[in-house]
Amino acid sequence: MERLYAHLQARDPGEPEFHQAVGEVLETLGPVLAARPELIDAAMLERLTEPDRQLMFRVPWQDDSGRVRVNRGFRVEFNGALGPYKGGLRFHPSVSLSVVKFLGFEQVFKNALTGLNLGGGKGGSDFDPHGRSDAEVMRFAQSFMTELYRHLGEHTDVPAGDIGVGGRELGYLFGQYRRITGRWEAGVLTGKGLGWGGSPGRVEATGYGNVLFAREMLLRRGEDLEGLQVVVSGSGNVAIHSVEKAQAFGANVLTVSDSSGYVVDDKGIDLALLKQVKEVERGRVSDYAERRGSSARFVPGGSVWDVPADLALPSATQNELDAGAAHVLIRNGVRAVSEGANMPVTPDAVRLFQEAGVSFGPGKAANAGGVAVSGLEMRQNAGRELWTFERVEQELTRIMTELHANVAETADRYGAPGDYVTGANIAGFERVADAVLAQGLV
Ligand code: NDP
Ligand code: 2IT
Repeated sequence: MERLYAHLQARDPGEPEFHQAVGEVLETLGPVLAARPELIDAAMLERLTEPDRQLMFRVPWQDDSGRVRVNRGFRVEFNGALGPYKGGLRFHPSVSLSVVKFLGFEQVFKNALTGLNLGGGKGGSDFDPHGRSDAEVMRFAQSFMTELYRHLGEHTDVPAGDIGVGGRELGYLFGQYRRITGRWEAGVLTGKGLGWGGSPGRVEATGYGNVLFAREMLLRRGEDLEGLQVVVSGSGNVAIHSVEKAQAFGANVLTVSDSSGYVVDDKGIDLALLKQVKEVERGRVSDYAERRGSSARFVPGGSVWDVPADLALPSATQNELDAGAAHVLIRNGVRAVSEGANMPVTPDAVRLFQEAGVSFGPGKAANAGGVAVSGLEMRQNAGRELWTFERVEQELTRIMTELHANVAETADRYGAPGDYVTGANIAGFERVADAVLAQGLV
């Protein structure tokens, strides 16, 4: 495994996020490879760390002043053994091939853990939607889809949202796909609007799912969410719906954040105001603090992890919680950390939590609720059905509870009780590896 890791680093230098994601998985697979030498003979690790294919393309568009802009588009179809490639699109200036590969690699194992038939992929662009008009976002999305459409299809590759891609962007993307192909192919994208093929509960699914996962971890420790102090980072889709679900379980959520700083609200986050500022007005968390009154204050540029809490839900972006932040959280008595974002906690911070006996839920398990409900949206599209919110939420709860049990049981079986990182990596790996093995050398 050390040889493979060195080979990956030498072959694709300049991909630190991808190397980090692979490294975190390789570190935990020793026991399963020792028990199953046929996976080594089949070069399973080499096959699972090399994407099926990687697409990069130019995305030209015009801004409102008429100036021509050029961004870069990506789609990495990482592994298709379990189903059509499935995973979100991210629009953020930090998007690079390394970021898309790390997200696609994680997605393969996450999707396997849902128990559904979904392959793994990811895509996006270094386009920054902040401060862009609706018309600019539409022109960009149309140009992006004009290249991407040829690689998509309900049985081929099915994108969804991620950072910077929500209902508005998915609408423009779906419209352009429909115009180019002449097909009303609902199952080609998930996260669609409720009136045109979307699933109730998809908007809420990732945040709700992460809180459900965190609750399962707490229950194992003999605790529940009622009355706990919770810190949430981010203020987008995942963060907002984590706040909503944690509050529904009686927790007190103290914070949200964005790239300019964080808000701490002594009375607990006012969800209606947060949604108004972020979802309706597309504003900043500082606007929330200004409007909320004396209970809330905005800390520009500060670390949200300085706020003492029982449970932390990092829900913004990769590597947002490092060893220094972990020390502070542990000192302040944190008992569980559950990743709403993908890889928000750095490897050394993960180790610190585990050594301190803090329950740590890795993203590929804890935030799988989003893609799981995407899978349910695809089922509804295939059957031309529309389920109720209650039915979707019931299914999400079942999936997250079973996923938690599977990960915990796998960790126990491989001699690492309470280690959700090992449990998630091995359980996801085994399901994908078995499918790859059964389908021959392709
Ligand atoms: P949104 O675009 O809705 O929200 C992103 C939030 O994170 C914003 O508050 C944003 O602040 C903040 N943020 C993003 N990048 C940075 C950065 N570099 N530094 C500081 N803050 C940052 O995205 P989502 O809520 O959908 O995604 C959040 C995380 O959850 C991502 O890691 C994503 O991959 C993951 N995820 C999302 C799923 C989904 O269904 N949407 C499913 C599973 C995981 P600002 O506005 O200032 O940039
Ligand atoms: O990281 C993720 O799991 C997502 N952004 C959601 C993917 C999806 O296809 O719903």
